[in-house]
Amino acid sequence: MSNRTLIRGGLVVTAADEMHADVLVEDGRIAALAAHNSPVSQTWTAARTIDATNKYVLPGGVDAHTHMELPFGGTSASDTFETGTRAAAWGGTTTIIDFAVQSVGRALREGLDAWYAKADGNCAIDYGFHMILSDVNEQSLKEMDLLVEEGITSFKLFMAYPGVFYSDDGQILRAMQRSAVNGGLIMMHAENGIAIDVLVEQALAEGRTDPRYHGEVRKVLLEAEATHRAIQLARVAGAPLYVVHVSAEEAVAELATARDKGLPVFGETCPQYLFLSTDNLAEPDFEGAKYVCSTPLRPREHQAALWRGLRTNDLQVVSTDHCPFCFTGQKELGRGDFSKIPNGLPGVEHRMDLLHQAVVDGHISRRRWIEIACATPARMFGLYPKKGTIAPGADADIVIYDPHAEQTLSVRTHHMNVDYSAYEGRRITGQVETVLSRGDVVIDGRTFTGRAGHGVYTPRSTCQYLN
Ligand code: DUC
Ligand code: ZN
Ligand code: ZN
Repeated sequence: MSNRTLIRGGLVVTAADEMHADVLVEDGRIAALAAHNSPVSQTWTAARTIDATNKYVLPGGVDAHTHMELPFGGTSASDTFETGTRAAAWGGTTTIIDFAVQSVGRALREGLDAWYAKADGNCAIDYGFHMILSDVNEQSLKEMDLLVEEGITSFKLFMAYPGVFYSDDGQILRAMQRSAVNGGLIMMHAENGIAIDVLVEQALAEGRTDPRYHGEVRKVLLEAEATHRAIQLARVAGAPLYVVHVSAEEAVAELATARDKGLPVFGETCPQYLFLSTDNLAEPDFEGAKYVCSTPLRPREHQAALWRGLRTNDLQVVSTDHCPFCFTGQKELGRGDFSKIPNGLPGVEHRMDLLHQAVVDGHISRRRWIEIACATPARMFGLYPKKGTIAPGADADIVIYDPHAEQTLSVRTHHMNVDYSAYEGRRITGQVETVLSRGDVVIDGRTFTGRAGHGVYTPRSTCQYLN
């Protein structure tokens, strides 16, 4: 009884169902659901009862793409695991999957251990890791198998950033062949970085140095071409493929064509591509630097194709690619040279709210919201049904969401460790009220009651979205 919590009277929304149900939580897990005020649920007692009347009861969000503390462009992402996971909790996300990084010339093990150490004891919510492969060679290919066994079941490769994270087509093919055998999922940053670097050099030589040129040189065609190439390489290898941060209509078209052939090809997009555009990148006085990320923001005409892709399931997941850099002292590194602006946007706190706004605006249904933000990322990366749904036996990661609250996003009120908001002044209908992480209340009526170290490392099985 003392470790029981009862959530009464809310509308429970999962990817599959909506029902007015009472939810019983015990020992960190969901013990039972029953129709609201049914004979069964009326017998339930608990140490704490949360009244969710007129609220939604949602599975905690699963953000499958974050970069806490990522060293990048001569600086590091400004959210630590402590500040970033706390902000995630404020926004109704209860699991992140962050990217451990292999350094060139070093073992995967070394990079992974460094990321375990950064996160250990610091997280407010549960977390897992993907592994970035920066140096595909005989040794790292062998290590992939060990990591899959250890619960690191997905690997990010870059067709961009020559000299940093970049892999050539041969390395990509080898990693895909390995994943076809060991069950790992290849996540692809699909942009032709060799061609982009030529255009960067030409732009800078011609004096085109402002942030907006970041968007112009990272052309749609070079995202679409890389997406196409990645798909063909995956076909040759007989491996599934997950393309991260899809931003362009033409890239969605490549995924749709592949999926129409029945290929196991998946795509993720991010709120910044759904809600922001090159108009932001073109903001004067270097303000556009706040919106520099890769893949870049696109002209707003691309947004319709992304929403359509989310509705048709040509895109399956919305993650944030949360990678914040402060304007002062970090984004400013690129004044006079857009190629020196650290790439990345803050967003881990706002994904669930922005996607609820998309429900309000009619882009997606309520259940699709939960599918793309909770259930599918959990399935895609081997965390289901522990995470991503509300069902008996699942972790009690639960969000009580007020769909009628009004809020305005702002640097003055957000909890991310970054000195600007990419969504400053944007009005949102809906707000997180209370959040449970494994049964513990970590946000209580919009007060943070969690702690660094509550969140635990969560190993993952292989992709569950293929079957
Ligand atoms: N894109 C970003 O915007 N930041 C970090 C890495 C990446 O691929
Ligand atoms: Zn990327
Ligand atoms: Zn990323």
